[in-house]
Amino acid sequence: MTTHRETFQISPLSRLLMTIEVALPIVLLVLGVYHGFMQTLYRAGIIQSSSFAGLGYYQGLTLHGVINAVVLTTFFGVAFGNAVMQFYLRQPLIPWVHALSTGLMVVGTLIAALPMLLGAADVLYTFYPPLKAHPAFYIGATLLVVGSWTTFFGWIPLIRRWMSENAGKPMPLAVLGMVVTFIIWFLCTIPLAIEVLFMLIPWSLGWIDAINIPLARTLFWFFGHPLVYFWLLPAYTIYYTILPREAGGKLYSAYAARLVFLLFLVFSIPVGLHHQYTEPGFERFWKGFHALLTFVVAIPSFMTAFTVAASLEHAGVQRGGRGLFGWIWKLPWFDANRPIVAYSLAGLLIFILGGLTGLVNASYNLNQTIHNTGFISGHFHMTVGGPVFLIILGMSLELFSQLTGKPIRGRGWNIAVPYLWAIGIYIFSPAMMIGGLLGQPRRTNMGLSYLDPSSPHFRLDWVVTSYLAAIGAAIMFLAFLIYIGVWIATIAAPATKPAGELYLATAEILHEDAPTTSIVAKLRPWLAIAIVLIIVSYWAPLQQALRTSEKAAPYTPDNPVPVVQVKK
Ligand code: HAS
Repeated sequence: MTTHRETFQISPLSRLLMTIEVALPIVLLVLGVYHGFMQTLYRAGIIQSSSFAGLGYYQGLTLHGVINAVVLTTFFGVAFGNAVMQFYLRQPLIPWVHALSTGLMVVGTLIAALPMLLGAADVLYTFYPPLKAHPAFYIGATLLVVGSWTTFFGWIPLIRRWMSENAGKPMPLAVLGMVVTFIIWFLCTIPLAIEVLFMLIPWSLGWIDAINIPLARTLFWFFGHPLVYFWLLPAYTIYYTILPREAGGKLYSAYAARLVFLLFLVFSIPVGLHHQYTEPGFERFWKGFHALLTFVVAIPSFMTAFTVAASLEHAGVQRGGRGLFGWIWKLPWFDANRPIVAYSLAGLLIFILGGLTGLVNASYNLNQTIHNTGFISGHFHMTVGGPVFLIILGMSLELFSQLTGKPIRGRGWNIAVPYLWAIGIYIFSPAMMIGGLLGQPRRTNMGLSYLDPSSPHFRLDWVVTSYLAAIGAAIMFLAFLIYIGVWIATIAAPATKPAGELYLATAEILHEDAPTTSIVAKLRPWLAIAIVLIIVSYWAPLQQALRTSEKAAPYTPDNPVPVVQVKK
């Protein structure tokens, strides 16, 4: 791997579009994070409605989930991918493709936002039936996804040109990371597109009056689990390329990093039934098969833990660290000029517990205890709300600074953000998890009688965990306010550098990179295995979902329970 010290000057159009891709979701995030905080205050009984803005519980929760988990992550994946492609391939993006993709994503987001704000799409970020939204929500979401596909298609000719001009070199590691991210995204959004185009939109338009709920949910989770790796892999790309360099060391093994990305390509999709363990209609064998593959897909994360820790140890030793743990204290934890180190380290520390609780979820028997309880919210705030969110915050600010030429202001405050966030998460998530183990539901809109000592439903242990979660969330909210303050100060600062000069610090590698003949330097065989495994793992479950009743919706007071009937 080469070390790129030189910058890459992007075109004014690309600069404008990328600035929108980075800044728009941060603006929306103010609403998304606010409604997250309101959820915790509501659960602790501190406010009566879920929000000070008077929105209903599910409306606030939908804004929270859709903005934070779908809009922010998709825009960031596209923006960071656009930076990676231009910087490492040393080529500009195709202007009309870039304009089309950003345009589709922005228009899609605005179209979907309207029904959410008007209370006509209270369907949460997991928007499967029986919850039904206004058609505009589904149409907007479709445009957002199609826009992100367009971005990916626009990268392909650039990559091909680079490969033909650089025969004998493996694809730059960051490019591989983002290509794998978007192949996973493309593959997993196909079942989502089928669900949205052929089931949800016609249903919400009233063209059909009933749809097959188990099938719709299966198609959703076909998409829903790989979605989490679409969120995670840009963060891993940064951990492997930028972090070791900024920490003062080298990447321990590019071979391992390549293998990690390729293993994700193979194993991140055929695992969706682990979200449906409790649902009837599927043969146990297939739930077991998806459970097994869920444990397999944890392996690349364990490999990442080892490789990143080894790279950090190398960095710490270079900085004078001695002994078994001496390197840890020598890392630039608080270097305000290398904020991505603070954002990465805090995220990694959160992910240790986030990842391990994923293994609890994946265990079929344990899942029966924690499914649909606060444990799940605790888990995913330590994954998507931990390493993913922090990398997005840190890198978005860095990209904004490069795109506008404005230096980051409030640098000391900036590196306080990830650590404060980590403290908040380490209070919030364990509180939610313990609450979950005590039976506290994941969502609660049915009155908070457990808070009322005179109620027969009073649960003192739930009161304690709800309050602890609210305290953790308050610390997280404070961290986010500081972050927004840093953004405002940065926007107000005059530009000191030319705008649009991209620079992605890139670590050298400690051991030799894989030769082009190596299996980890090839993409196609892994893609082929991935497709075969997807077909094998989903063929039977989809058949089983298709055999269930097709009259399971609409979900109305007259038809409250989605009936699942398996035809013999
Ligand atoms: Fe998950 C539910 C299983 C990872 C997100 N997950 C969710 C939901 C979300 C989510 C959003 O099997 C809720 C969905 C909904 O709305 O219903 N998850 C797993 C497993 C993993 C996992 C096995 N999840 C993630 C990631 C996410 C994410 C990543 C977002 C980005 N999850 C489940 C299951 C459910 C589930 C079930 C359904 C539960 C139910 O019943 O509903 C694994 O891939 C995790 C592997 C990770 C590790 C950790 C490695 C640690 C690292 C850090 C090392 C630290 C270092 C620091 C190097 C094994 C890499 C050292 C530094 C020093 C300075 C010392």
